[in-house]
Amino acid sequence: MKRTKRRLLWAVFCCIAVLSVSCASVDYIADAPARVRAADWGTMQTVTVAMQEFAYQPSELRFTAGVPYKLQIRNTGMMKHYFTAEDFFKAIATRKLQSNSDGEIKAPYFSAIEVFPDRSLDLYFIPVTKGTYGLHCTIEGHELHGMSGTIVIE
Ligand SMILES: [Cu+2]
Repeated sequence: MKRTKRRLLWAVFCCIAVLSVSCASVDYIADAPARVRAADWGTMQTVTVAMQEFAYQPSELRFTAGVPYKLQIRNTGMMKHYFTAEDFFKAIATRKLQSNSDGEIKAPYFSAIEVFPDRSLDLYFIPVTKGTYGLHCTIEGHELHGMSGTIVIE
């Protein structure tokens, strides 16, 4: 009986441990606002990615951790497209998302960015967690036709 109880307790403990590890991995960069304030935006690098039917160009984006960036996400296609990269968005400190004609949105993180045809949005951010992250368009059929890519933070 005692042994069964101990085993049960151990199983519960393991479940909690696994849950807390998986919960930790879904966290966004908690101190993003402090990182954004501390960064020297005068050294900002500009990178452009074009979205069209059915690809990202380039299909691999590389960023250096700690460097402030402006990522211009341009839709050069005829259809609307998504820049969906949830794990990447969790690995960066986001300053803002800016529309060049309408204004800007300040938020600690995003999960997906949709850009209409012939439009562009600029993401201002600092890469934080090194790794390789997936990028894809979540509109039905687009990824199947090749609309996916890779984002590397090194
Ligand atoms: Cu698409």
